[in-house]
Amino acid sequence: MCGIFAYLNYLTPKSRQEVLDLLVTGLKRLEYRGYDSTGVAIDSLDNKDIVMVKRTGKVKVLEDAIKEHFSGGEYSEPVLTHMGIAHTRWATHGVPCERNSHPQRSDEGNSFVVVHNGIITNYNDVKTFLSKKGYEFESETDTEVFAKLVHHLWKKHPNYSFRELVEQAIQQVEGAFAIAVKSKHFPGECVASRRSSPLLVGIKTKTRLATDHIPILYGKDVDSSKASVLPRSDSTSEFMPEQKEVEYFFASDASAVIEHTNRVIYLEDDDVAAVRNGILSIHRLKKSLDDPHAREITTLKMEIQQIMKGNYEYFMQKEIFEQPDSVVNTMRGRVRFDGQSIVLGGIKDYIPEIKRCRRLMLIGCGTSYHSAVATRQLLEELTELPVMVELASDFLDRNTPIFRDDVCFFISQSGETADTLMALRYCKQRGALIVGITNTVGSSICRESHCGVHINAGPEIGVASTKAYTSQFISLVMFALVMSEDRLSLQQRRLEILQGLSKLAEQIREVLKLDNKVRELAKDLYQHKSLLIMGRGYNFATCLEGALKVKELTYMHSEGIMAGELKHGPLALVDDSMPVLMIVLRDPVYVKCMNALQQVTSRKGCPIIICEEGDEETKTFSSRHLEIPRTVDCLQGILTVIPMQLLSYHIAVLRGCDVDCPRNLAKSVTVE
Ligand code: G6Q
Ligand code: GLU
Repeated sequence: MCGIFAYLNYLTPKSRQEVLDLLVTGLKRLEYRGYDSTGVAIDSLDNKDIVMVKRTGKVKVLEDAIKEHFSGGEYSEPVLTHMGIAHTRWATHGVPCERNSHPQRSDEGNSFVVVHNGIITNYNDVKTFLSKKGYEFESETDTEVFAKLVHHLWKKHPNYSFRELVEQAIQQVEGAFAIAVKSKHFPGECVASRRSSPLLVGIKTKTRLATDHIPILYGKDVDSSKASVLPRSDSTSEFMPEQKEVEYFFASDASAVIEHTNRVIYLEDDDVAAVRNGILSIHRLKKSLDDPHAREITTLKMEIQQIMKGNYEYFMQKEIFEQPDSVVNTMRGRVRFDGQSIVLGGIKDYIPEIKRCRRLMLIGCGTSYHSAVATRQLLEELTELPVMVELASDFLDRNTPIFRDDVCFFISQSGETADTLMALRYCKQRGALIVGITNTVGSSICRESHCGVHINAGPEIGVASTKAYTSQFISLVMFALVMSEDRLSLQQRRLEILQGLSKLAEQIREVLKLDNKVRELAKDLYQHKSLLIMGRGYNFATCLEGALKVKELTYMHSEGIMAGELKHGPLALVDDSMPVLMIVLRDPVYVKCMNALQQVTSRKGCPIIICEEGDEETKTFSSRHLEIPRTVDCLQGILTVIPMQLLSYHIAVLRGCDVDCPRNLAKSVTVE
């Protein structure tokens, strides 16, 4: 939810226009996280003030406003050191409008300006306190209290450093947030912090960094000059007489920094990262026993091409078409088709413990939850354990009993979804083993899990999840295969699944060839109000996931219906005008699906059928069908979901909807 981007150039000449370009490009990369309003803040020409430009709407609107605002030649003069901040918002407090856009400021003089991701839950208390001190609020946001709180502390403690002020302020606020602060009183400095919302720092230097670790400084009276990661001209010197040129990028996620540097530090909860005199230091107020001494600088493996659209119209379209490759990447280095073995490096040491557990719990939200529904039956079959599948929000509402011998899987593309993360913490506190299934290296769920599987689908930018779903699905299938490795009675079944996995990429390519046919079907459907999607068994998850895709992308009503439930209610919806799609494959529930199909056609329904290639009998029930290649029953869901992804995509295009950024939604939901 929302994107923070800050850029600091130290001894690296950049004009304000270049800085603004960098900030706007950073925001564009983060736009999928939230996009109802945007803003930037840079130094004024005389360096005595801060100039902000804020707009309602997308980054493009801001970009145009910036061009207008900063067109003068003086903005192309290089500045040696400068710090700028930017934000793309997904409103939680206050409607999207310029006044509520970030940066939010401390006072009319713009002493401190703040960009914030998340929610400050005690903002009302802080607001009451500050109002009594004479502060007047100009927005409805929770964020504004933070800017004003820092200002209040600055007046109270004029000798505090910028970092100390922010450090004091974050101790007064509760909730989930990531923030970056800029101040006209501390030019060329940046202070940023996080609690339960992601934030990382990218570092770009001309020469190699002196170390891969940045020491953490504890307590108030710390000398940040000792914590430099930059090579010094005199390594014995405590201070840095000749600090080297450096650029820092603070961002909500790596896709915004990868085009500048691949060296990043993922901040942890309550870290305060400060840049002063070009030196980055990381501070924590208190040291706890298990705190590490340093934060590691990691090298991102991501390539810039991975986050570009290429020849596709939309990221979602690109991501749908990437699936033949992304599924292979999920299996790469893990599945050995010749030796029929599977190794999941991230959980291998925990397998004996997992085998002894009482039950498996799969927890997630939205599409990630559907991947759990899709694989539950196979997990039950191959692990012979009870498998519970839970929506994180509902799981938390129920205060579900959790035991030390439970194994809890947290499935999340972003690794930051608030409900999933809170459910993780709930289970961890109760002593369960925590397994993370995520697509985002360094995300909170990754870090807080005992072990896990990276699904390696590559960055997913479109808000509607597509390739992450198929990769989550495969990760869970691989886990089921690992769990059944030494079960003799299951060897034939395992072999059949492994063979299915080996053909998957090719079969996905075949399914993608249906694109034109799906577009034609979309033309029949896009003016309707509703679409019912029916199936059962291994394909029920596809119905849920297909309906979710249709809803979020096209704003049309859609419902995934368990075909076995038809006569318990939903059949009443069926008549000759209700659009229906049915999945009827040659698997153990084929006869039951055919029953449902007949129930629908005998009520004059004319469903679109997804069936198996060459299944002439099923095809006779409708003139509109999509044929998909035959695979093993438990992998069908991967092939059947692709026509649903394509269908929702084409309906959205025909209805003129914004495919990559559906209204009211954001990619990473870091609030409850
Ligand atoms: C669907 C959405 C959404 C998503 C959830 C969970 O198209 O992307 O349903 O799956 O919001 O997100 P994470 O997988 O990142 O936890
Ligand atoms: N809570 C803040 C607001 O409503 C930040 C929301 C966000 O993360 O974009 O302005």
